[in-house]
Amino acid sequence: MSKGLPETRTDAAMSELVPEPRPKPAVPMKPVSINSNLLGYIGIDTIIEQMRKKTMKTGFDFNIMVVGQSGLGKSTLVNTLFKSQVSRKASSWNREEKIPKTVEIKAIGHVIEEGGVKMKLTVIDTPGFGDQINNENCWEPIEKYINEQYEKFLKEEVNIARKKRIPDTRVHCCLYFISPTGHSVALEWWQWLSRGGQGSSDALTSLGPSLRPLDLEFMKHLSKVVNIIPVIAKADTMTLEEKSEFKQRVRKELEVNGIEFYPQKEFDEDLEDKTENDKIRQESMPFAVVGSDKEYQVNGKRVLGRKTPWGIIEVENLNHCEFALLRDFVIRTHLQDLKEVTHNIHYETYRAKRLNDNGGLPPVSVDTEESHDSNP
Ligand SMILES: Nc1nc2c(ncn2[C@@H]2O[C@H](COP(=O)(O)OP(=O)(O)OP(=O)(O)O)[C@@H](O)[C@H]2O)c(=O)[nH]1
Ligand SMILES: [Mg+2]
Repeated sequence: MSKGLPETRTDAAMSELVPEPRPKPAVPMKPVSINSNLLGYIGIDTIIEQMRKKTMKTGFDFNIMVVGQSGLGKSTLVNTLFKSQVSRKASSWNREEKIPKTVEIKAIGHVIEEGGVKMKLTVIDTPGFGDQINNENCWEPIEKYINEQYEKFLKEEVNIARKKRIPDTRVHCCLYFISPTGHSVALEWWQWLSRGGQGSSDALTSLGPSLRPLDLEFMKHLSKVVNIIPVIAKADTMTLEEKSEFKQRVRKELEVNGIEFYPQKEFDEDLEDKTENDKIRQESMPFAVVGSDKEYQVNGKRVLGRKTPWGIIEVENLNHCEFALLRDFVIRTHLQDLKEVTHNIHYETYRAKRLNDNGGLPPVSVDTEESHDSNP
């Protein structure tokens, strides 16, 4: 201390003597693992039961969108989902009525309860595209709808008096319908042309149909904002060999065009995930489905099916089509992951871009809808 200072020490001088408390380390120390056998039962494993009880009380939202060219059976599949074992609910039109052409984006929701757990399932039906003379940018209304749901969620999130549970209308999964016949041999055609049109073009005709350029464009855009699950529509129109060959060709075209569908390779969390998802990516995708909202009596049981001159195609029979496989994939095995990828990847990308565009400020909050039970 300097000579000229008075006897009574200033606070500043005191602080020289009393050591400052050490700041906490930014990185938490590695937790020491204690074998719970030494302490007796702690009860950490009850978290699962606690989470189950919470989910039972609050329920959760799950939103599926159907997208694809006109007349591929999107609205029929929405009805199939609701009438199948997912909910056994009646559709909005009666049995004899023909499903009308979809002319606007429409969300249809049902609360489904099983084992005390409530799920609010919303299926978003969209108008078919591809039958206009000019189909340029026809994915825009769909992309806009998806982004609007992110925006709604973001505005709720940044609201000062935000709801305890933000209603979740974000699209968790988008079933993209592919025509079973296709109409172009785009990939081979371009490869043939890029070879200068040299050699035989027989391969083009013998390979049969594949994805349309419009499908590729559409999926390229949508896969950046939502989880895409490609499905082959009206699979009852294909033979087993055609189905298997068509699936391979679609997978190849998606790969060549760099279109990532769900479950995306880069989001596999561990080896177990990778092994399970590789099988889905390399064998099941795209699911070949048949839709119907009509019920028939087969062996004394009511089944959803399509009546043909040679018998009834049962929609939920795994020997007849892959509708049940798709349903199990989306609901039984990957529902939580679909929600997580939507929240952590797609929504996060949207959110970061929005905040960046806004100079780091959250968007101005607007009036919000009535609150209803939901979760992010
Ligand atoms: N063979 C066959 N026909 C189907 C299937 N699903 C639907 N259809 C028929 O296809 C026609 C069109 O079905 P929709 O469900 O209206 O098709 P959509 O894709 O919603 O049509 P848009 O709304 O115009 O885009 C109807 O006659 C259905 O009965 C299927 O899996 N197999
Ligand atoms: Mg429709």
